[in-house]
Amino acid sequence: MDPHVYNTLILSDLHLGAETSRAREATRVLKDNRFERLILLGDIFADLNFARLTKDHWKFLGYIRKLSNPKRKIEVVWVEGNHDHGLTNIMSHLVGVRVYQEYEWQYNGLRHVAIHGHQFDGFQVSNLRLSTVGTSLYLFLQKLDFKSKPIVRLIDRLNTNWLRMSSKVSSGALQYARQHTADRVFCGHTHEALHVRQDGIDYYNSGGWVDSRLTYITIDEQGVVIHEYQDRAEDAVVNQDQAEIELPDFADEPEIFEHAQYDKVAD
Ligand SMILES: [Mn+2]
Repeated sequence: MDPHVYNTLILSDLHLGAETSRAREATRVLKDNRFERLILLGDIFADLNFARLTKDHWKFLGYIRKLSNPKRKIEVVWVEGNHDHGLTNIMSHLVGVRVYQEYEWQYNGLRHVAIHGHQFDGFQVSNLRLSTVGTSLYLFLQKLDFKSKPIVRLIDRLNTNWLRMSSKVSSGALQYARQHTADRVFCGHTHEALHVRQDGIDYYNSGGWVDSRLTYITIDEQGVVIHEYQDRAEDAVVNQDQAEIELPDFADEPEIFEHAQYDKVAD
């Protein structure tokens, strides 16, 4: 275990409820690192259908709830994404985490802004429903191992659109940071981890937890680092439990629910 305490750890786009969600690995990262602030930078959920959540997905939520216990003195921040849209109230009750549209903080004399990034993707904003379907289709196609040429071409085309979106979000975010006199801006949404520096402003994308590349960001006095999760041998051999009709795992742990007064944190 790394005893180093980061100022902030950021992860995004876990898409809980999607079969491709790597919730077990994301929980591992949270357990193996120490941090004063955790930012869940949007699209932690794929959609509002909780029946699709597997045991590992519930475990992730249970661990978030544990981290948000004031005794731990960790600031847990949920920044809403386009897939999380409408989950604000549910989440503040379920995991006791405050939900923001965007989050700003000062650290090491620098102004930091975290915003999911769909705001800079014009297509997403004007076609919210359509693009949600598009994302689901993309995630679905991606997890299948296709041999058929037309479908491979379709996936390539979706990939190309995804990359185009990545540069759209980075340029939009950099412009936004400039307008808000921020030194560093953090986004998710594109599922592609990225660092771009332009005119003294740093843009970071935290990537996602549904593709082969699983990434998260840390911030400390040394600076900002994009980490790639490395699979552990013992994790790789364990199959994910599929959804079961039962109470969420953490409901059995009374420790988590003894802090009922912290349930409602959002306005
Ligand atoms: Mn998104």
